[in-house]
Amino acid sequence: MKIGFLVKQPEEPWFQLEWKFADQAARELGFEVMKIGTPDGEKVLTAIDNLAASGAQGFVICTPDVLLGPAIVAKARANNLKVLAVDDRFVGPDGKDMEQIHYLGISARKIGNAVGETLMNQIKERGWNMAEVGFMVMTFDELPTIQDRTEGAIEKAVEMGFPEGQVYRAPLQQRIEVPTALDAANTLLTRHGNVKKWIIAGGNDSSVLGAVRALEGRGFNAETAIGVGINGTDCIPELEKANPTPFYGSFLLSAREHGYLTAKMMYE
Ligand code: FCA
Repeated sequence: MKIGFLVKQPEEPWFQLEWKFADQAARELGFEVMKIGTPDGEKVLTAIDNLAASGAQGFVICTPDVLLGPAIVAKARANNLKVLAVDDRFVGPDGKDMEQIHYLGISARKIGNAVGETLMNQIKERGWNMAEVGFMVMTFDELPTIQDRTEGAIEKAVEMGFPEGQVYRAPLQQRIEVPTALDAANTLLTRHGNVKKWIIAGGNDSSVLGAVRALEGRGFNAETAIGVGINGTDCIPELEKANPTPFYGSFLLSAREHGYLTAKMMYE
């Protein structure tokens, strides 16, 4: 048996780990995985045709755009392939989750809440004057699982007493990755040059890492800025640095569950 495992950003450690664990499932259970990087819609559709031509029977996918959901499903059906979405859930033409397509993802809002709580606890532990702090939120609202994470972080921080008027959203353009986050953070910092201390949340590690690079470029450090990521996989070199940076920590998700389990479910 052969299955496909398509990911939107093959260069990110998170997706490399998913692939690694999908391979492990394949070895243990006895099937073959075709790993294909599909950063745009055209590549996804070509990959599905290629999978069918090579005799695959189904595929797991983290789509580059959730709005491609209906096109992916149509293409899979035309090729008689089963499909399972991982990480990013397909959105239908009505703007709602395509619940009829099986999906494995995270409790995005709750994990976002935990980020907000960690940031607030750090503000308190360090005795920061809340009036001096800005909350930089690296948003990417095109992707519901990311929007739920960032809004979850804001919701919790505000509930714990962070002033709503000091929350600043920095929208990432096109993709969620370090360079787009760096640009978004720089744009925001230009507008809020008077803020003395920053806390940072984002949808994943790369978005927070981009913001951290922008803050360092303006003289902020681990004493004056605190960022908390999500994934726990793309931030390892950052956490290994001899001198701590504003990247304080990350919520570790289980790449093993996402890679191994989805591959296994597709096989079964
Ligand atoms: C999305 C993000 C990834 C990862 C995954 C679980 O796809 O882009 O970085 O957090 O959800």
